[in-house]
Amino acid sequence: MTELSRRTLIATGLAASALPAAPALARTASPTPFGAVPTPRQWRWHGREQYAFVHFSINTFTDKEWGFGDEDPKLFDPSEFDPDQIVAAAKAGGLEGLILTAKHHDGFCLWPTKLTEHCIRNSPYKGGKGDIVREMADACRRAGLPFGLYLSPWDRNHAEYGRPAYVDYYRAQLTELCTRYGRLFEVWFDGANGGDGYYGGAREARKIDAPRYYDWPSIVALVHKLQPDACTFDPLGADIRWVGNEDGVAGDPCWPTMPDKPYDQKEGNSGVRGGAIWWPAETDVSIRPGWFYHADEDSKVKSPERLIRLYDESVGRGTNLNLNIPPDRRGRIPDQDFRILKSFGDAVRATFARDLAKGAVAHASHSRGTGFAPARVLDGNRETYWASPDGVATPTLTLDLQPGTRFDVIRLREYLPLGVRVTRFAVDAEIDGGWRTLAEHECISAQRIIRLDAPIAPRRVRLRVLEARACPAISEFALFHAVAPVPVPPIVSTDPTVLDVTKWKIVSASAPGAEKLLDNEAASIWVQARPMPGAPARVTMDLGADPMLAGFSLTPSRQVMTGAAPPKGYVAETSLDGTNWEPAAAGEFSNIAYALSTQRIAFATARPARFLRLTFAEAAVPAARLAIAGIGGFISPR
Ligand code: FUL
Ligand code: CA
Repeated sequence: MTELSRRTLIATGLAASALPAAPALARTASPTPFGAVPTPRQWRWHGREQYAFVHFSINTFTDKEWGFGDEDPKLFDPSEFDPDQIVAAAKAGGLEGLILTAKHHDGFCLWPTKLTEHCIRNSPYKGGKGDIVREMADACRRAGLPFGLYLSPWDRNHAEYGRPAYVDYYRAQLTELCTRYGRLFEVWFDGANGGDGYYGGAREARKIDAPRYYDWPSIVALVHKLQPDACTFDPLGADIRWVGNEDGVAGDPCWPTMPDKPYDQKEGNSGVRGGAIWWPAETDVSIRPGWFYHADEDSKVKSPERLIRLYDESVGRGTNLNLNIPPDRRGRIPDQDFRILKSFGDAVRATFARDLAKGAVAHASHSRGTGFAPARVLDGNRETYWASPDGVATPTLTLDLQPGTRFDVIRLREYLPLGVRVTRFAVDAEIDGGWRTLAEHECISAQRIIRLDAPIAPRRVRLRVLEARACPAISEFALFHAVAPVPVPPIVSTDPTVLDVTKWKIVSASAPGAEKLLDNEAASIWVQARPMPGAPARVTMDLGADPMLAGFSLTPSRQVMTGAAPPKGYVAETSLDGTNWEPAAAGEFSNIAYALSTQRIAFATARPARFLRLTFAEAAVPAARLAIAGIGGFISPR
């Protein structure tokens, strides 16, 4: 028996025995759990809904997304690190926990570990006496915020990466982190593993077979032994799975169950109905285009309206949202990000402050009896639920609302310790004497949020279960009136070296739509056929003025499942008149196909330029099309 199926079986027993004991008098028995069910640890995790991811490390100071591993620890030097301010930002955003990157792929450790020299002890921060993990953990504890850690398995600094000694090192790192910093609610293992790196000076590419190399079940067991509360992310055997993209979009439906086999990205987005194991999705996304702070992304922080949509497409589809809020080089959340988080958090708090269905009369076509009455969907308690008798899979539950109840948001929750029972459902409202269907979906799971286009005030609403594998167990049917977020005006970049590309013009391009490169919008993408020998992709831009151009940036498309790839390398040329061209830079983008993050290319020498021409000869990986989301330009720092 695999570790995992044993865990599932134990979990089933635990969940069943955790149900309220039957009182002496005749009380109807609880429904029997159906299929895979969450462990108590996973069930607690489902209650968290959304928390903060904090990417902060040496990359913050090198303007990279993936450090190579050869960075000097002296580069890590936050001037005003303020963990309480970071916690305050998370709280303002309504985030119910915080996960810090203790070590990213470059191997630099934010805690004073004895296991490597590549750590904060050798940085100028607090004269080498600092410990960012401790400071962050303490600030979370002061504010009552659960704390978690990210520890990249891939380590581009460590000489032994790819060999058994590194796995021992990784386990020793985990042991330090799981024993020194108090209780952890989540431990994050990144899926990105292997590729080129510094590796103690070898500077080579190292490939690994991750499941074999790490022996994940043993690593998960180590975390569970030291931190019984911590949910692990994301290999097979971990408590939580990846949602399959970094855009913040869970599938609709998004089942919390999966087959008992290694992760498949396509299945991960929607989960698999009836899958053998409980492996629910976490939706991770950054409030900015990158995971780490970059000054040239100050104007690209997602708006509060966009965050509400993210919330609906992640939390509202039963997954937990892990929203990244990267601190800047001071070690603080920038003001604009803070303002946006507050606006988003205020709107979510105000919207869900009062369940307008409270005071309604609930009745059902079928009810199981004592302890499972329809009114249980109104009590605000996720541990109590309405259930129909065994054998009644498609009952209806109706709420007679108090007159004048106006709402435009509906929230349903299924009681997950009994498994995923409902397959498909509809919600109707009685308007002008007739029933109108408001929504029909597959999957309720931890929660399902339905937002209407406009508020309605019907006399009655009802939930119709259309298809279920076992008698439904519904713990909530709630109604809310949406409060819109207070708009936060976008800012222009605060980095004086970053040029405003919205002022640039496309002069010529190898395919139409190149304006999408200059709109500061990562979601609008220039797509064309893959470049071929003799037929490169090319774009020429007019900068409108002739700044001392020191380099350019390129943002690839993050939409990884569209059959398009970013360019492999570049040739950059500049011109003052659009006729005579000077070479500026040529080379390959590092790790662009995997990191999918903005690449910043500095020219050997800054030069006055009116025009910039970029040529892309090849796609980074085999793909039918080439896709680029944005181009930027910068001048030298003064
Ligand atoms: C990815 C990493 O490669 C990114 O840098 C980031 O940490 C993200 C959360 O996971 O796989
Ligand atoms: Ca309830």
